[in-house]
Amino acid sequence: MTGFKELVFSGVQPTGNLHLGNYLGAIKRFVALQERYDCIYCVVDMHAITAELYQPELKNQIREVTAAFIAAGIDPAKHIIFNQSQVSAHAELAWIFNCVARLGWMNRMTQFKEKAGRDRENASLGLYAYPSLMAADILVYRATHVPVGEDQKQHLELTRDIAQKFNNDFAAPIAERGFGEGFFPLTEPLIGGPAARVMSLRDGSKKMSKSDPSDLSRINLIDDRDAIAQKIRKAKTDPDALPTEEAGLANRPEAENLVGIYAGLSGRTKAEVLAQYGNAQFSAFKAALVDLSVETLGPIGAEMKRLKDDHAYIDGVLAEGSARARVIADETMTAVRDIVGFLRG
Ligand code: AQP
Repeated sequence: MTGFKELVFSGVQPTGNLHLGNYLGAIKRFVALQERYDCIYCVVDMHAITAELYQPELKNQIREVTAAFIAAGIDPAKHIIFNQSQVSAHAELAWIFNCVARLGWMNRMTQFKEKAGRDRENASLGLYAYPSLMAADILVYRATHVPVGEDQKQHLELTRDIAQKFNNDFAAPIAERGFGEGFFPLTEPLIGGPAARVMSLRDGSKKMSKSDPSDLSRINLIDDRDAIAQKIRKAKTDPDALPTEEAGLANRPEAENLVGIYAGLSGRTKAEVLAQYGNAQFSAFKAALVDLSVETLGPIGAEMKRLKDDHAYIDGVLAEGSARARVIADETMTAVRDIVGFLRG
C-alpha cells in the first residue's frame, strides 16, 4: 500500500522488570530506526492494567520505561515519547475497532490464552480486547512500520485485518473524502534479527518475561554487574561445546539463546558469533558474554536509574510528547468520526 507517510510506532508496557528481551527485541531496534524514520514510542500504561488492575508502583514503572527509552538512546526532542493514557484518542479508536474486529479473530489470539491460563472466566475483558487497543495505538497515528519482538506477530496481523476491514466496510465514505486506497495503512511488522525472541535463562522453551517468578530467568536492565554475571553463569546450558555452524544449534535451545543474545548485543549474526566461539566450552563463552553484557547494558542501566528518579524531567518529556502525539491522533479521529458517520454539532 503506497501513499502513506512513513512513520514508526511501537510501545512497551510499564509492568516492571524491563529485561534483556524487551531491549534486544524492541528498544535497541527503536534506537536504530530513529535515524531513518519519524518515530513515536509509547509507554502503554492502559495495557499495563489488563492483567493486574491495581499496581501501586504504576507511576514509577511508567517513568522507568521512559527512562529506558532515553537511556538507550532515543532522542525525545526529535521523536515522540509519551504515555498512552494521556492521549484519549487511543481508547476512542479502540472502541470503534472493538466493533470492527470479529469474535472469531479475537478467539485465535494465543497471548490471551497464555495469559488468561486455566482461569479464563476470571480474566478481564481488557485482557481479551488488548489486541484491539494495540491496533488503535498503531493506527491512530496511521503508522506504517512497527518494530516488535516475535511474540507480537499475531497481534500485528490482527492490526492489518482490522485496517483492511475498516477500509473495506467504509470504502464509500473513505473514497468520497479523497483518501485514495484506504484510510488506514496495512502496517508492516519489523520483526527479526538474532534476538527477536529471547528465551528464559532457566528454560530455553519459555520466552524471557517480566512476569516470570524467577528473577534468575531474566536479565533486568537495571541489574548491576554482579547480578548480570551471576545470572549468566547460572544460565541453563547443555554439556557439549558450541558448534561451529548455526545448524548445530538445532535442538539446543539454551545454546541457541545464549548465542542469539551475544549476537544481539554485539550487532553480529549468530553465524559470526559461532565463527569466533565454535568449539568453545560454555564456561569460556559465558565469561565473554558476561563482559559483553556488562559493557553494553551497564551504562544503560546506570543512566536509567539516574533518569527515573528525576521526576520533573521524565514527566516533562511525557507531557510534551503527549501534546505532540495528541495533534496527530486528533486529526485521525476527526476523520474517523466523520467516516463512521458520527454527527458533531
Ligand atoms: N523475550 C522477548 N524477546 C524479544 N522481544 C521481547 N519482547 C518482550 N519479551 C521479549 C518485546 O518487548 C516489547 C515490549 O513488550 P511488552 O512489555 O509490551 O509486553 P510483553 O511482550 O508482554 O512483555 P513480557 O516481558 O513478556 O511481559 P509479561 O511477562 O507480562 O508477558 C514488545 O515488542 C515485545 O515483543
